[in-house]
Amino acid sequence: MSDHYEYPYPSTELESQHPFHPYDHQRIPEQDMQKRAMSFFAEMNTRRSIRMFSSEPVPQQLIELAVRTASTAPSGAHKQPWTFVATQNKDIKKAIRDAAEEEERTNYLQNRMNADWQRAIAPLGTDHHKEFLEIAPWVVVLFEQRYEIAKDGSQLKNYYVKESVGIAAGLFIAALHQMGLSTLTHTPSPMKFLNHILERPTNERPFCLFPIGYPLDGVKVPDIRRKELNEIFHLL
Ligand code: IYR
Repeated sequence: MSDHYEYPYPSTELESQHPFHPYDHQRIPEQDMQKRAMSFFAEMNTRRSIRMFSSEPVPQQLIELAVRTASTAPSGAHKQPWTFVATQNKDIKKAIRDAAEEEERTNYLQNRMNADWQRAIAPLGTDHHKEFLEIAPWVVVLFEQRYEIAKDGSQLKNYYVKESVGIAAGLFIAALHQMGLSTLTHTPSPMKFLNHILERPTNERPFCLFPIGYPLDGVKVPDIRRKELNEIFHLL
């Protein structure tokens, strides 16, 4: 195959209607690509979800940089349908913990999570106690914008919201890990109480909650393994 395109993008007509500019791609020599790919994998492969955080403060600028990185995610129709709400406020964190634990008590102790589900998460050893929500210096809640509210009050549809916000969440987690912080993807289900506590409008729905900070000294993680390449990758 040659590099010849019969239908170049953007077409002359498209470019006359919408602005475009050349993409500034930095070509990296192939040996360096190999090195960078290996070192990024090795770094990401040391990431673990943490369930006991130190209360040591973390500068706000670091949280903001992780959010900026997350917001580089591609999104359906470039709608960027995400809102990150960050707090280190003790009262707000306590309110979130109290509400999360109330939901989780129903999940764990009154079997809202069925037996199969509880068996599946047994190796993680989680329960309804969520102390980390008060102890971690930061709690960030990622909301998905199910639709946009236009200036005239009408509703504008967003597209592929879950996919877009999921990608942003992945980049957020990678950014935090890369800068030396730890987090946990926590979904105290149902999460609707977060709209109320964090004063978010009805077009936004909580997607994931991230306690963020340094791991508590000596913290343990489940001894679980990642799937090998041959379990997750097929080459045709
Ligand atoms: N939301 C509960 C239960 C839970 C569910 C899954 I799926 C997990 O991977 C871990 C926990 C909790 O946070 O405890």
